Amino acid sequence: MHSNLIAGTWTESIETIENVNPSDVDDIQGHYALADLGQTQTAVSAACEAFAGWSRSPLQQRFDILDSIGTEILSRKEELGDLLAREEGKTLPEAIGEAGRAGQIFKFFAGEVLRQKGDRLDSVRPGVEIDVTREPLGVIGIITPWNFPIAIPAWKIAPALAYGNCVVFKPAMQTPGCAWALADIIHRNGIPAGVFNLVMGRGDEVGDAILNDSRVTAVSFTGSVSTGARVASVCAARGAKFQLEMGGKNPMVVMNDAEMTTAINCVVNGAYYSTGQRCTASSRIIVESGIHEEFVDKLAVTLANLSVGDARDKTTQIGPVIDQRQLDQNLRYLDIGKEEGANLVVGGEILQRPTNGYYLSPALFVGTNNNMRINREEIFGPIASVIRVADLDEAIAVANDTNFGLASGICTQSLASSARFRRESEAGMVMVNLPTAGVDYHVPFGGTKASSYGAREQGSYAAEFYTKVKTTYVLPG
Ligand code: UN1
Repeated sequence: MHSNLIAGTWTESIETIENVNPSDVDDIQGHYALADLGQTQTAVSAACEAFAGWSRSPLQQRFDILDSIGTEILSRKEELGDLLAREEGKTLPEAIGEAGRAGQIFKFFAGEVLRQKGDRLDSVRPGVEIDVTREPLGVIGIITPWNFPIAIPAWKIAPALAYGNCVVFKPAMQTPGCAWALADIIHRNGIPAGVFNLVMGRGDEVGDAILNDSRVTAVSFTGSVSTGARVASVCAARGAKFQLEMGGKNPMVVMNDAEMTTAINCVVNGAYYSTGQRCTASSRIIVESGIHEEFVDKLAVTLANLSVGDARDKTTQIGPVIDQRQLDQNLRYLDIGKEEGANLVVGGEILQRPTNGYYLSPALFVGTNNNMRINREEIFGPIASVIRVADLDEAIAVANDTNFGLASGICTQSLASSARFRRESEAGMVMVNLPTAGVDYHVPFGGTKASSYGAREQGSYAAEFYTKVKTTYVLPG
């Protein structure tokens, strides 16, 4: 059994879950302990007790721990990537890349320990000096989704620890393997007992226990819009700080002057890689009339030729969907699209492979409009729609006509068109001639509207969430 890490001790539970491989449901990667309410509260108590020591720990100690966590993750990225592909279903290159990204995130935040930005100002009162400094918050509850099972935990845990906070971490139920491996690495690289706690378990038990505990000062959440709304209401009611990263309905605009190969690559990668299971996935492909026929034909041929299969097979380009529930949701949206009058030109079929997994062929709808449910609701699968537009004005209007605002993209060779799109796009992240998904680890990540709430994640901007500001006035004695 893989146990939870509570107060520096690996702690077993009566109840466990199986970690199922979505490429082969007969392959059980391992058994993982499910924490209960009492264990979650013990983890919060341990984090509270550890806070005084950790928040005042020597910077060199904090740097060294985060740096060596990063080094170990990077040196084991193939093995961790294999585990990730096995439990989540993204392909090996994507999974190894994600594991590497997690290592780099720890390295970046090791550096943040030392950078410590602040301000020294003179007061308007003669002789008085002012210092503006940042201090840790206390205990951070971290709740993460299954689709980036090592990178998202890393980009929340690393800054939380770097800025001197303690952590209670609840990963998604579908992907306990990467969470456990990360906790094991953090533990073995010298984090003091209680500073970092792992509590695997159900949202309505462990998640709710974290949210409702008045000792948890702040909650960082990535997941669905509906759970995000619950996190927001519970945290707001008890005055806890919170940060939410939720869905997307990200547009990718393809202009008449786009370079065709770039545009096809951007859409195939952005909409279908990681089986479309990214909140940054482009699901609305907004195509200008002049290039529409040629683009759709080429895209459909490319999609039909993608190899869908076992995530760990070297020839696979698209892995399985995470589980039966997500597959059912995808199939429901395929039906909804057809009922709405969209034309399914390729894919959308359940595929049989040598192993029993959740395989769905990449699907493309054309002849869609932006009012259809398939263009308004996040599907979170290998399904995208083409919306035909007359010009850049209409493309921008359609791109922005959504409740979400995480990422957007444009493929064009015109400097003027890209400049206008960058300015007028309402998304938090804008990509020019690049896929909407796949972000760097040293710059802010986040969106607008229903996609995100609160301070940005990643890069130095993470300090906005994981610290509070103190202004000190001094009249030298
Ligand atoms: C990426 O596109 O590289 O859940 C990261 C998600 C996002 C992460 C996307 N929070 O898909």
